[in-house]
Amino acid sequence: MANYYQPEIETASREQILAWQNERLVKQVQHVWDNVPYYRAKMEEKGLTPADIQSVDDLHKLPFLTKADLRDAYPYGLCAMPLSECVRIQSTSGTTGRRVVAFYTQHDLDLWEDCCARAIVAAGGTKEDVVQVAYGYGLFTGGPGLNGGSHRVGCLTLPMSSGNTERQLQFMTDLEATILCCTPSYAQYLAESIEEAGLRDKIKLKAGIFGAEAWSEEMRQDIENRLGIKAYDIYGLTETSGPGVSYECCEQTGMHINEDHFIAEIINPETGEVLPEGEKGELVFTSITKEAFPLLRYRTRDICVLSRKKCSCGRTHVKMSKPMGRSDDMLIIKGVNVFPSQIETVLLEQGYPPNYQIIVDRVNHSDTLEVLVEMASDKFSDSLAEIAEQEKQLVGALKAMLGIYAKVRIVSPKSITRSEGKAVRVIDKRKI
Ligand code: DLL
Repeated sequence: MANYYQPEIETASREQILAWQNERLVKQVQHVWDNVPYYRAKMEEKGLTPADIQSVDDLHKLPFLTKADLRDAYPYGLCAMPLSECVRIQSTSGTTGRRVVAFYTQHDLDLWEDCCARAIVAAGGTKEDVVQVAYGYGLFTGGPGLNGGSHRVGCLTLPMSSGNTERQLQFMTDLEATILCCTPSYAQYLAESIEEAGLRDKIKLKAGIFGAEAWSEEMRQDIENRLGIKAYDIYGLTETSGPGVSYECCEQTGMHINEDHFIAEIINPETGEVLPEGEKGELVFTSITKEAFPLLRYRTRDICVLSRKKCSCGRTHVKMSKPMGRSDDMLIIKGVNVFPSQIETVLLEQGYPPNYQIIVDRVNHSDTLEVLVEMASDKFSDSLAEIAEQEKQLVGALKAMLGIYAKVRIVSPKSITRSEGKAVRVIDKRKI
């Protein structure tokens, strides 16, 4: 049985990692030049040929690729292998505009599953574990990615997909699942359902691997306490294979990026300038081992910070912070930048449950922000005066964090729709 803690890779020296990256980048640029006319034209526009890219130091010369490029080139324009060599597609949910379709050769699937296997091992997984995969299966990458990773580690894998909460609880208890993989908002819903069904004593979970959407440290605490587990973050996007681009280790202070497969940069989202380590900006990935869908300098829109601080787990690969929101998730309200994650932090810090909704509107040419949050069970009251007092306190705490006024409405428990996949927290009526 393969051991997916691969010390020769995961604890390699910086020099070794750079040597891999230099060699693989040069090959990848040639592969893209030869097989992706769309990107070759972008390089030619800048007067570049593959000979201009000799190492990671030359990466900044390459043009960026954006989601708009993916849409322009839909469906086959960025595929770098003959379709006869491709064995799978995955796709984004496509809520805005055209879907993004990513292609995989068998080799790409193998590497992707390796990355997910590393994430499971970093969360303490071994072949003795029972892994309940409650991410969606199908076009979404969450289910297939963690499913493949779990097989590779040799865990007993429960391919549940998302939803059907009653059945999730039945399998979780009957089959004694030890690791749960799903979105953090679904984990929170499962925790709530476990409490209601009085099943807490029957749960054998020790860890959760949660990602695919933004979640705060406060939400991590809440899930860990309610399920009695350690909750690990995992990150990825369809364009770069799916989950497993990066994942947390026992230190839980950011996610190690699989640098043998991806080169990460942080750029200023306004100017495109590459920023030094430790500065906050937009994450850009270059995939250096993918065959079918190799993206060079892909702008993720996710805002985060990279850190090369020594990690107590021994892994040497660079860590990314939790994404602080997507640059396109950022709300501009009365000219002020507001990230939904800031609102979540305030609500949880003030002792409210992570069941909330943010409604943005424009009334009389002025933006309005309203936050609906469910009543906290330990603050339960049916006195209107008391509820008004709680709302007032929240308005103050939100003002302190955001610098602007948000109307707060405390609503009855269970009145906000629960999520089984990625939660929809924001309703921006200005866009409707
Ligand atoms: O969400 C892949 C995935 C599946 C990751 C399961 C982790 C677990 P997409 O649907 O293409 O792929 O969405 C990618 O989701 O650009 C981020 O904005 C967001 N995202 C993914 N993981 C995290 C995370 C999958 N851990 C987009 N924290 C990305 C915050 C995340 N945001």
